[in-house]
Amino acid sequence: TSSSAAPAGSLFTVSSPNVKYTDSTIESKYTYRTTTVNKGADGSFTATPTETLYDFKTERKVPKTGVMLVGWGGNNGTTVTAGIIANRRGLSWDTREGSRAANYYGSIVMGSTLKLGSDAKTNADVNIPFHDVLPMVHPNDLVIGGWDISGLTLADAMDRAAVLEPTLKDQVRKEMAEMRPLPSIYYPDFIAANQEDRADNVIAGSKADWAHVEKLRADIRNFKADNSLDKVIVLWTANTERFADIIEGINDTADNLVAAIKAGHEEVSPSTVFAVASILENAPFINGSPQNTFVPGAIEFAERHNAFVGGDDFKSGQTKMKSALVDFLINAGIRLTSIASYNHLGNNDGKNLSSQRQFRSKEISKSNVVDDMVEANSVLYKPGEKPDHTVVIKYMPAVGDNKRALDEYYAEIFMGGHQTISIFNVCEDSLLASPLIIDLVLIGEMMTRIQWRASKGEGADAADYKSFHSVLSVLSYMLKAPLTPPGTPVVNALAKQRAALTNIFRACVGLEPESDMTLEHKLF
Ligand code: NAI
Ligand code: DG6
Repeated sequence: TSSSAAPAGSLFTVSSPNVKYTDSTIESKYTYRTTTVNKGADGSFTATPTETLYDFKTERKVPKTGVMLVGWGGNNGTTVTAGIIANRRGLSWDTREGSRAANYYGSIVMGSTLKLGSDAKTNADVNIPFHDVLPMVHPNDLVIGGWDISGLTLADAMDRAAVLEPTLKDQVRKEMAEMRPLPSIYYPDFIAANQEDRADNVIAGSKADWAHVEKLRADIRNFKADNSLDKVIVLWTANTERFADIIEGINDTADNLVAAIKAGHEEVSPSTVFAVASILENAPFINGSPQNTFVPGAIEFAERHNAFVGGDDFKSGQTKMKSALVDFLINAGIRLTSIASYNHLGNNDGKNLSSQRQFRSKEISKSNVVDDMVEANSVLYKPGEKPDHTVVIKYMPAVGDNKRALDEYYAEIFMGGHQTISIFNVCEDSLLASPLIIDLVLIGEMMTRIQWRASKGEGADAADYKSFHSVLSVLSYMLKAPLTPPGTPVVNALAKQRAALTNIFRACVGLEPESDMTLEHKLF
């Protein structure tokens, strides 16, 4: 059936001939407006507005969804699990600063709003929760499971993480004591040697093996069946691995990667083996760490199987500030000349990163995050010119999960002057990362239910709808080194990343992008 009204329970209905609600879908006709630029022989540009008409179709049934975390027993894994349980049960707990209640602060989906439009009578903005724009899974309904090379129950692992208040832990302990990570694959060469003492829950074998792929696939299938799930998302929040070398004939194509796993090649990382297993189970796989899990062969493998992947490296504190601040400075016409970023932290992530090869993965992902903003401004920077940028990370056990991030931004201003901005950012790392895990899962899941086609008008054959590209660059807002479809640009500027996400969601319900022109307040 079809109608112009959204079903009961929806927060809003779009009243437009371009939007149709059926029992199972929301269908929109959307005109995508861009500008095509041609450069003439004299170097001048001709800009031509262009329009492309798309049909979007969004499946409305919210699936029963499970998330399997690789590294479930780590700081992020235990914190996000306890946080979801606390929210689901509406818990509150005492702290020395008074009572605190469960919330989803730090999640763009659960904690932010977007402008639906202007009030018909007053012209005032009408804002709605991000979560209500499309029919999304609620995090309280997620079923959580996963793997860890450490066999502690989630209750004991939560104590080891030392992130949450004892009064909260006491209330979730019983439930979390029942949760035990599945054994995982452990190839010691990929993570720091200092992690070895926690590796007591491992599948036999210390290098890639097709039997590992099959075991992980069976784990995903069993989790799905045991919990009667419609869908499973797999997310890597395990230790940062070293980079894998990209070797011709080994991991450069999908076929070579499969052959390399079967041959037990030592340059295939555990995270890539997890990616391959997830792709084969059609479970979206998201990488929350910086290493190059998605070697070219893994991307080609995902494309071949029409499976979704996303990454890399959660963007929680320092880098999120950087991708907002640098965007602001350069767009303000201020010539940023150097960024010095220093961190110290005392959690297990910091311990793993105290090893050079794992630090190098993080250094790479933290260092390339301003390139697009610099390259876009040919007034301030010559081609190839960049601000100096250095990243330092030190392990300081005493501060635990309370990471310290110190940044100095040094810039040239008007007439040879200078501006120095110093930031001292102290935050509980895992309390910033956990809501990002939730966003990546919810948005990743939502993207599996959106299809598109170049519009053919009324009565066109629905069979030619397709999904978004396998590489979900729409997740970039949550990630430091966003993975994009091969050959497409990386966008790091935070505001652009958010605009892409919100405007794609708006297009699915037939709404124009938020332009912020507010002509209604200027032309009267
Ligand atoms: P953690 O060290 O507390 O947890 C990682 C867990 O992964 C450990 O329990 C470890 O036993 C497990 N593990 C290691 N190799 C494994 C394998 N092959 N299979 C299954 N489990 C395995 O680290 P944390 O703080 O939870 O961070 C996780 C990842 O997220 C790290 O790579 C970190 O760099 C990254 N990250 C963390 C952010 C944060 O704010 N906490 C932000 C950005 C990225
Ligand atoms: C220290 O840099 C440890 C890292 O794992 C970071 O805490 C993590 O990557 C978050 O980085 P950022 O730059 O988003 O705060």
